[in-house]
Amino acid sequence: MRRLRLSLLAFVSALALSANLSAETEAEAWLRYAPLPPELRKTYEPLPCQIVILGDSPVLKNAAHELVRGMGQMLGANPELHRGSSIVLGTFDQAHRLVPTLNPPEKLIADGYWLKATPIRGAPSFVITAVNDRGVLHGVFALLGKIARGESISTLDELQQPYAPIRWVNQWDNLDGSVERGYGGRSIFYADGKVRDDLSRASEYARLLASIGINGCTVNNVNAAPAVLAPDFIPQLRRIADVFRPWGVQLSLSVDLSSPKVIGGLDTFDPLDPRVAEWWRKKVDEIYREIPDFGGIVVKADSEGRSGPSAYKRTHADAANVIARALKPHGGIVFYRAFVYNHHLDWHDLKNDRAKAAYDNFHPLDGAFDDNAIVQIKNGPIDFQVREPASPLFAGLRRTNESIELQITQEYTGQQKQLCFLVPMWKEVLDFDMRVDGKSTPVKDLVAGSVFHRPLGGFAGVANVGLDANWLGSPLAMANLYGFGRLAWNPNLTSETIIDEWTQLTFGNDPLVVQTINRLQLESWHVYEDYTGPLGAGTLTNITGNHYDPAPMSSEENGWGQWHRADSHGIGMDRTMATGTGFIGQYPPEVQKLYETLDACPDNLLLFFHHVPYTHVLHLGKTVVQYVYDSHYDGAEQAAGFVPQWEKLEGHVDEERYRDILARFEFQAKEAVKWRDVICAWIFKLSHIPDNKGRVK
Ligand code: GCW
Repeated sequence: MRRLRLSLLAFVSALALSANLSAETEAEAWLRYAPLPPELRKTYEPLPCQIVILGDSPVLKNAAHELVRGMGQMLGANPELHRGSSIVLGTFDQAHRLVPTLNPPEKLIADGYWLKATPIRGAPSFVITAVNDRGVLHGVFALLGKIARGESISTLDELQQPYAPIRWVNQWDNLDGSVERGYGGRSIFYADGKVRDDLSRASEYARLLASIGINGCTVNNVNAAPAVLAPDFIPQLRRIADVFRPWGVQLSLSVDLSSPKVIGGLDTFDPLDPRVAEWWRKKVDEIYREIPDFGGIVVKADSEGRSGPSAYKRTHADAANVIARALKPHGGIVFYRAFVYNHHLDWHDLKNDRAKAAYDNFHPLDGAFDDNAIVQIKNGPIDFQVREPASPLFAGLRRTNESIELQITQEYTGQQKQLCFLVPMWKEVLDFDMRVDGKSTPVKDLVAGSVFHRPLGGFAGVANVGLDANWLGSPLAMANLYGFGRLAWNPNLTSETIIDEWTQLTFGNDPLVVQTINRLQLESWHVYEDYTGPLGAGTLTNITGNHYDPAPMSSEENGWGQWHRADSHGIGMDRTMATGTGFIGQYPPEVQKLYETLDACPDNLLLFFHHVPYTHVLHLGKTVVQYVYDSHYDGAEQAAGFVPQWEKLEGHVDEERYRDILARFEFQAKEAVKWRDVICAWIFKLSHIPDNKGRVK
């Protein structure tokens, strides 16, 4: 066994407390490893004097360097060291040979880790072990996180396992360097049709992803340029994979289904044509020659104008499988997106319903997908709205792998210009009990594959970071990326735990700072919902333009199907089985009962499922119209209240972040008033019912 020893002291002295430039600090996100206050620092001493690495893979070496870097920055120069004491990093087999008494409390699975304080040759030491190198790296980040939050590690014995094997982010980067629905600057991967020369940000991104347990990243837009598979492009992609690899992050690609024809020179892309199958096989082999740990392929087909199997009257399973079979010998996976719908729906027909599309398209194909194919399903049946029910398709696939697609980039939720911490929203979906066969079957278990014993499953988050120093365009929005990773690792974590971790890692341990930021983040989704979209009505934003400003009629009377059906009589989509589109019938029977009747349907989704007069009285006791007025005024008032809450942190947060975030809250307060006034005026104009508090007339 090869053992590498690093002296902690040498590294600690080299790295300790170097003054970071502010842009660098922003880029460090939650990995800033700020120096601990001296009294806290002392509690970690004496420190082990060396790191022993059992192996020499790039991931293990990187893990050791990360440990040194983090401990050096947090615990400072010249710490007291304990001679003979070590931190041992290695896979379990190797660690067990060194310390035969080691026995993890449960069997480790891939990417999980065990942190154990244990004496080695009489000296108090730590072992960070896992079944694979990536797991060791995750363990290192977990240990550093504990130190950053000032938690005691002296009696450490902690085993953590990922909830599901798939924990990926998707980036919607275009090869010209733009990012679709990206609000954090230009692409970290591409410029002018090529992979960027400088991939340092891509490497830093992989480090951030690894720190929260993400194991894959799809590096181009699902609206994929066929050129991504051109022979001269694949070697360029290899350079991205090379910077991902030491962080245990696998590269994957989005492809255009028509590639065999558009760039392959065939006269067809029919997935059942043997020449097409051969083309995919060769193309995938070519990719693996350059990138031996390539993760897989994401497909958006027959959606929003993309080519798809319908061109040849083939099914989505045919299209997924032709790629799955090319990937299979290499251990790769295909993600086939369920975001398939007709965007030329006839809006005159009250039975038409875009929400039904995913289930209608994919439920009949259950069982037809290969074992290394995953159907990737957006959390809700429409499109990342501020509130949607869970997609019924999660319960509609028993013999097919599935993953949930969440949107980290805030396309419809304020585009990072406004604070909207999405973890509480994601948790509502993940915890939602689909009651499949009358049993407890929350969405998190359906997507993890545990309900129907599927071999694969998990989580995909559309991140869309960019070259901006703070990645997403706003420092507070990074809580969504962190939160996605943490939920993908363990969806049972509470929103409170996740935000508390993030705030401490990003802003330090000052209780006023931590409590204030936690509270602002935890309130933000409800506040945003209150001043934008009421009662599950769906998008009231400008859907033909920027997806940001209020424009409530833009979703009506066009084929996109994001309708709320507001007119002078009432508002809401009738999706009931009795009189509406029948969408509710796609859910298991107990869930149908929850939504089908006005008596049972929760207020916050009322207008998603029912069309009601403005005078309809909610469970809450007020009418729909009065609720719209009240919630918009309350929401705008709460948004205004973010400013004085933040102002209390002056002097507690570094000046630069303090000013930046203050300006953002001031802006948000104005945007909330704009939203309030547009939506209230609109509802008043339609309903002619005045506000009983006299604010809208
Ligand atoms: O929400 C819509 C976005 C599109 C996106 C599409 C999708 C990548 O407005 O920009 O396209 O969803 O998820 O495919």
